[in-house]
Amino acid sequence: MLPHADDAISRDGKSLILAYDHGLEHGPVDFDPNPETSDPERLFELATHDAVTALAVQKGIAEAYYPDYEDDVNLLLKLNGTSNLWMGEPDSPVNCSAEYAADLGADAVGFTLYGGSNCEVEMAEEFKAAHEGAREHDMGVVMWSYPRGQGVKNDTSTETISYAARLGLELGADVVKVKYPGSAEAMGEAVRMAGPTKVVMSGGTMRDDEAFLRNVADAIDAGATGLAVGRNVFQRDDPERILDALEAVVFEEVEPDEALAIADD
Ligand code: FBP
Repeated sequence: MLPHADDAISRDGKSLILAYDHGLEHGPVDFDPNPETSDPERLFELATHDAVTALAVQKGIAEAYYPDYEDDVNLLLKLNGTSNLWMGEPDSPVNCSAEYAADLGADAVGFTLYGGSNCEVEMAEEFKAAHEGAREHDMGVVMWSYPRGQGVKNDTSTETISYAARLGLELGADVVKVKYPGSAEAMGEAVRMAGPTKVVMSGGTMRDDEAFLRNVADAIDAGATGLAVGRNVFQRDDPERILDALEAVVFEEVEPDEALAIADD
């Protein structure tokens, strides 16, 4: 990792990355709770919220929508991604080069690594190309570090998430995104293992306001520098409200109940 390489997708060293690659990763079913979010324009509008430090999308969505938002939104371009229409060991084909990401105006690139998958060797080699390409264009590198597959028994255990965080440091990510391991202590261990690589929490499936914000606050207390979140924002009836609350929790380190009061004010 390089010091400050994530500055373009951070604010005061912290990040709130709005993730919107779900149409590829999970399919249209993720838009059912709030159908207007199937329209990428709605997400680009949400990404102009002060709380959001970057929007993570795939190449096709960036090509179609980013030209209208390049002054107002920081772009984190995913370089690989997969649908869940097929079965087999976890893998994520590369669909974009770092060079093309730079051409599209990206501030940083994102790359999923499934450590523990039988495809890990190829994925790590592909990450090398993504990482070194990003460096040539002064872009930050965010690793979605999601151990899963035959080599992994429990993908959210303390040991697995610490290892996931460490992979980010060892392979050169500036920011590593990991699943929430279930407790502040476990998150603290992941942060310790990542060293200078910043750790952000993955949002995960939808939960109620208090439970979600409590996980985020605990992660921040444990040393995480923010989160990368999709469903827990765009599946809500009022995504702006939870972004207001997240802004207070992540950047002001306000307790969840107070953050919700601020959002409702
Ligand atoms: P969520 O906050 O909705 O979990 O989004 C974060 C993310 O990493 C997305 O970028 C990605 O599409 C999704 O989770 C993948 O989740 P999973 O691998 O668990 O299906």
